[in-house]
Amino acid sequence: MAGNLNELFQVAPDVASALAEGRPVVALESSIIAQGLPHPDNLTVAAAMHRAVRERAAVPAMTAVVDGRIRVGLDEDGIARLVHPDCWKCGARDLGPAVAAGVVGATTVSAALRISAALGIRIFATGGIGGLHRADRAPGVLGRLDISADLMELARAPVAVVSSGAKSLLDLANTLEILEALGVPVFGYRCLEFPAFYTAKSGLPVMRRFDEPQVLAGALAAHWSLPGAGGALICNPPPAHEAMPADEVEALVVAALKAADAAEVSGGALTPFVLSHMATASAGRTLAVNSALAIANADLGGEIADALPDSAE
Ligand code: PSU
Ligand code: MN
Repeated sequence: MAGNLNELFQVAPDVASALAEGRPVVALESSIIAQGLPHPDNLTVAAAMHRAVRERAAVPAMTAVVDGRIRVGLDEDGIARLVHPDCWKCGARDLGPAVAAGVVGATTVSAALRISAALGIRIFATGGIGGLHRADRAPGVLGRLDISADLMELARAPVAVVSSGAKSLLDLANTLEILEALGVPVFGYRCLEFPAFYTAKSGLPVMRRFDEPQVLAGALAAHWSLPGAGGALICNPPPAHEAMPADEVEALVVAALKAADAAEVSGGALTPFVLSHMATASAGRTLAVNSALAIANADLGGEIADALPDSAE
């Protein structure tokens, strides 16, 4: 992946000029579109996330691998190319192989963070991050670690991730322990409880609550003023009118994980399998929450990007 960055990256003109002029940019991942949400809701959500960022006077930059290059800022045609069963799900470590193979690849949080850091984009929005998967799924997988690369990349990339916490199917308490060990600040936006994606209730605390985007942006700027600082996790609870009760979510998660064990699904396929199982089992209820929270996080990402003190430098 070394060599000429201009050849490697294809940056959309509006993203390039915003970056050059220090105007706010919000990076978006594309695995949520390609693997996380079903068609055609995925395209509706992608469009709504772009609109939400623009309404905050920031420029959206969805990332993906297309035709051997890393695209930053996808238009509708670019997004449409991701909706294909052969589309790769790229974590940070898959970017090099995907570029070299010339395939179409959607980026997870970890890949989008690696790309954002390379271009100096400070704010990124998604639905919910990956984390440590539960270890008690089935006798065969007991004790085997499945840790999303999202956590490691959060530790490295100086980018703030706006999300509704980590996905409900994970071991959330230990995911928070890993974030602490990695030195990643976990901030609550208008909440003290760590959100669990489909529900605002996890029973676990965030580090610190912020009620105003400007104050939160100030804390981020201070975090990054220390040499070596990596990312931060900003937790935005799912919109109240869509959020589900925690016990309902837990029942859906348990059923979905059981089905995943029975079908012997593991690795990168696990998260998409579980999300889709839950959407079907809940007759679309989880899908509605997932869509609403992703759009709300894009909106908050735009607001924070706009409030960042160094965005005019
Ligand atoms: N947020 C969503 N839906 C998703 C994801 C995030 O609302 O599908 C994706 C992100 O791309 C995240 C990935 O990085 O799920 C985590 O996958 P894994 O656990 O395999 O690392
Ligand atoms: Mn994994």
